[in-house]
Amino acid sequence: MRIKFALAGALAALIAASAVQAQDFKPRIVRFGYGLVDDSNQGRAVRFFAKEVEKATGGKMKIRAIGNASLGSDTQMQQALIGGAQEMMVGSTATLVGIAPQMALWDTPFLITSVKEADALLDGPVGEKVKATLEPKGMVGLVYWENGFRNLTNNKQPVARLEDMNGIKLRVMQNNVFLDSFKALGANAVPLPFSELFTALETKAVDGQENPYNTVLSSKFYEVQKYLTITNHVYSPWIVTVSKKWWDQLSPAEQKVLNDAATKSRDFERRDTREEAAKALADLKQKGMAVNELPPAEVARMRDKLSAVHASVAASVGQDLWSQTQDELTRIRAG
Ligand code: TK8
Repeated sequence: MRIKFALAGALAALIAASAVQAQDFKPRIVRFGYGLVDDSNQGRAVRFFAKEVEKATGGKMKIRAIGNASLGSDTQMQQALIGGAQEMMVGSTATLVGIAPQMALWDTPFLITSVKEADALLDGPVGEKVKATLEPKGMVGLVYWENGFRNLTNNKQPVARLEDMNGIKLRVMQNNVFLDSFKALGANAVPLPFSELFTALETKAVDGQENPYNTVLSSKFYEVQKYLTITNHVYSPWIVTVSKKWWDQLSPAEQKVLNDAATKSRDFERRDTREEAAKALADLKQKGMAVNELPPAEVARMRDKLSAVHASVAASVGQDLWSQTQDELTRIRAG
């Protein structure tokens, strides 16, 4: 008798659950754009996310992973999200600064010095606060992924000291903090979308660029760049965003699926990126790049040159957020 009741109960629960599911998940096709090639840490994580969402919705919600900036550069995709013409993307926080000024925090050179600091700061109250500034602008920020510590590549000369930056025509992300930082270091900084970068390097329209090892490898910059200097001058996050216009049409159950899958994808992406980064330098040397590490004394000289940039980031993100960030970092470093 007991067993019968239990079985009936379980069956009822099952029917109820599938009824909820059928009602809560509409058939939907989600265009999820990104800038890097399919075979990159970005591409792998978007596909991971897609699988999670399809699993959780019984195949109702289908994520189309569209890489190679085929849907446009980061800034073009952001506009498509705001207008509701595209549902999702992942891209650099740096290209969001024109829309959400507090994102400039993540461009502060030498702010974050370890992945432990990055994870705790981005996933903590400061990261949440910055992410929340997107919503009134028409995008919902789900999670931060790791782009990583940026390093310098160029075709002119090995950069062994600050003075070696002089006259290098350097592509930077479309953002004033990057522009001002590299100008302050003596480079001739040129803002360009990432989607135009390989060609610009190949045709020698620019001499160099800066990105994490993973991207130098996946985008094959080693084919068109000779020198790699380990500078770790800034930690760049990526952010997964959703069109607010589209988000508002989703049921709470659908929103929860996207949030949960995003969190899982974040953990997957950071692990994958770190594993790849740990091997990438050896790969890049093997592909023929000449690698040197910027000596600590030269890093210190660069930091000095960047104090005005720090002050201007503090002013543009607001003193409160700036101080909260410094306090958080102190706490994280002590912990
Ligand atoms: C890819 C970019 C890239 C970024 C850049 O679309 O622009 O240099 O580091 O990852 O977002």
